[in-house]
Amino acid sequence: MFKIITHNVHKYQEMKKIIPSLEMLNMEYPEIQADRLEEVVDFALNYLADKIDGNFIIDDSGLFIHALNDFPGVYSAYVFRTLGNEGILKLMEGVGDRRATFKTVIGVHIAGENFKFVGLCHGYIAEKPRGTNGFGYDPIFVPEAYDKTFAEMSTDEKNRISHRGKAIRKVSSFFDRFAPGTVDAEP
Ligand code: ITT
Repeated sequence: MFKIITHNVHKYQEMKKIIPSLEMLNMEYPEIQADRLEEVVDFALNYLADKIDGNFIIDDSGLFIHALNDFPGVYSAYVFRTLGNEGILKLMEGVGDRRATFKTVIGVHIAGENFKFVGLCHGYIAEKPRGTNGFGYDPIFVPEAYDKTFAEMSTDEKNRISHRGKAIRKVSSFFDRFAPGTVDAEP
């Protein structure tokens, strides 16, 4: 049994498509103020290792908008709660360079050791929110070479190209190679 520790059910649903045996443990853990998602994940892995029995994974993600010097980045959760997508679109009014990158860092705690896997998805901030699927910033993010926002895609479509899809597939092949039998990964 392998579990993800998160209170975000959408993350779990996306990952479960790639690792069907994944389970969710809805639990809060401290997210330190740091410059990089990797540092947040390192701290959380060490913190949780003492408290959780067995193997687990965590996911820390953020939206990095180039013209805003990578804001909201590591502050993505707070900014989503306070400004929301409308607030981001306001900040982007009149800004020509709408490039943005989604990043996921998945921390894996297995057999007493910690590992990290990263996935990136480059794209653009839409002019207006579009679509009702997904969560968070999905309605305002258009991945590179697409016209649709993530919120206009199915979970499978998003997973094929998304930051989280890329990171969780790395985790899945890591398990296959180094810890076979840990999870029932998709063939
Ligand atoms: P945890 O319990 O796993 O920490 P969270 O929702 O707080 O859940 P993060 O800190 O990783 O997760 O997410 C930062 C913010 O970015 C948060 O507001 C999410 O809604 C948003 N976000 C993360 N992944 C996203 C994705 O794939 N699409 C859209 N928004 C996303």
